[in-house]
Amino acid sequence: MSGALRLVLGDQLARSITSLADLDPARDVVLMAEVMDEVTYVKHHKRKIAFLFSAMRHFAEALRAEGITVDYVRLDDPDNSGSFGGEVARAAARHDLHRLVVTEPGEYRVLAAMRDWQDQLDVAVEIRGDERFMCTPERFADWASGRKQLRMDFFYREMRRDHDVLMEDGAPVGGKWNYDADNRQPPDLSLAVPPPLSFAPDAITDDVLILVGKRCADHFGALADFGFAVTRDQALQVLDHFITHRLPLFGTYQDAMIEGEPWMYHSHIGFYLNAGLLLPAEAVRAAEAAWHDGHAPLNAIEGFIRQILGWREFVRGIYWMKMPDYAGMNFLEADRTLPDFYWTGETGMNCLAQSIDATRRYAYAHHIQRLMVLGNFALLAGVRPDQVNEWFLVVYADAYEWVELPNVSGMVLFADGGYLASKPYAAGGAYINRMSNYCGNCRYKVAQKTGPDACPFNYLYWDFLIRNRPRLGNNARLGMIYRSLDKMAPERVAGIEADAAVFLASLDEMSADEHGRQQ
Ligand code: FAD
Ligand code: DLZ
Ligand code: SF4
Repeated sequence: MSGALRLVLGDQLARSITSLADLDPARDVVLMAEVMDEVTYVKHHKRKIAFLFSAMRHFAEALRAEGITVDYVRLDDPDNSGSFGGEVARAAARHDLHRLVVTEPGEYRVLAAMRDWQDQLDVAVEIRGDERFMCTPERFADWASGRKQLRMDFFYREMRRDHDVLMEDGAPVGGKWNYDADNRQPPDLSLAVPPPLSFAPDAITDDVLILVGKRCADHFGALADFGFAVTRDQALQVLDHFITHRLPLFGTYQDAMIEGEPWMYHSHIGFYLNAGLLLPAEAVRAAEAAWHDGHAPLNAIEGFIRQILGWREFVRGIYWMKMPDYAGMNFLEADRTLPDFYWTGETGMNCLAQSIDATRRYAYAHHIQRLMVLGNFALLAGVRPDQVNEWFLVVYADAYEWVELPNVSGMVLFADGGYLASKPYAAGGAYINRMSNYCGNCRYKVAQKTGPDACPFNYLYWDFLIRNRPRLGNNARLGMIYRSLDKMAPERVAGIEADAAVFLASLDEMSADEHGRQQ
């Protein structure tokens, strides 16, 4: 057989990726391409683009060091066509190779395009499965078949059994599958959170930072103090650093938020898992080993493993089973424009301002900031799912549609009507106050329920439930909350609705002003 072109995408930077299996260095050429279509189909955070380009360039160097021919197309190469398809066509002609091997991508739109390449370009296309994950799409579909609602907890148990993770004689170690009840402590301000591992940019990263600063000047986000890992070796150091310094308290403070501490006790490995620099199985096994070594308590270890072996695999399964329809779902018929402050951070609500500031600086915010602050507000305010999804896809360096969309549309916005989550994760200001120290520095008063100084989350929470009663009133898990609403004095309900109407109208006005300024 003649040689093959092997396309490696920016989030497939694993030596074990299936497109590189059976590679023949004597005849095959690896193609990697920085293309404007991927940079701008949503205008990604500058830091995310810089991270990915630097990691791609380092990965290409590592392959070359093995004696593999890599054809690497840079964003500013004068003949760059700007698209994956265009670069495949140009490389096929350049190397006279008419067989393309590629691993399935992480986004439906790219897979749809790849499926057309065989007809559109002069190449025979072989699309291979992505074996980096711990659950295949077939295994997931098999588990999901016949279930009306999917629950992560049950899927996760199957994964624990399939991979024999934290199991003893067929039962979960410690006797319970889930230790979440121990993982909801408010922040302890007396503890010094260990600083994250950071890597000074080398010459490759410096070049990329200049390129992105120039070509993506109008994208959201900052490039200053770039410190992401950009090689597999560095990513392994981040994992090791997490296991040593953060994992022991990961569980206890998993939901806690502290002003000026965006990293908390989280692992910060999502960037690397999703780009291929780390494999999920190695993160799971490293945590399991820490249990056997007695290095960290079970609530931390089980909680961390559940995020990867449970949630990460679960959302991927849902994405591939439900696309393309999932992207268009809007069960709550939410129709408000995304407030402009999601981009500027200019809001008096300190919890949102803090979370947006971390996002702008680092292309990172941890799960509870995403879910219970940024997501919760969009849910309560009734923001359009397509705009919330676009924002979350743009701003985080770990965001790819397969993982972002189910989290936003399913977990946060309940846009799928309860397929992924049994009820919306809606909460008022009391939750944010309990889990953070944000409220002390806020212009709003978290203890106040109504009036111009009241925390907007307080009245928006009840207004959300009132507004959505026709769609949520029958949800068994909201029964108690709706019964409390029914016991509220009519004047209180009217006050809530009036406060919410004024606040939401002011949001709409701000968005309209901004829209006017941009035209
Ligand atoms: P840790 O808290 O240390 O968790 C360890 C790992 O578990 C993460 O790196 C991640 O791989 C996995 N994980 C944890 N929670 C989830 C989850 N809900 N879904 C999938 N994997 C999970 N995660 C992404 O990887 N990309 C996204 O685009 C993304 N968008 C999100 C949007 C919203 C609205 C919400 C609520 C969550 C989103 N998540 C996303 C999940 C989660 O917030 C991030 O994975 C996590 O914050 C990444 O930081 P970390 O690596 O420090 O994670
Ligand atoms: C996110 C991204 C960006 C910004 N740029 C590139 C690129 O220039 N070249 C590339 O191969 N991949 C890039 N990516 C990642 C792709 O968007 C990702 O591979 C697809 O969305 C499929 O998951
Ligand atoms: Fe957020 Fe309300 Fe607390 Fe302000 S008072 S930080 S808006 S929860």
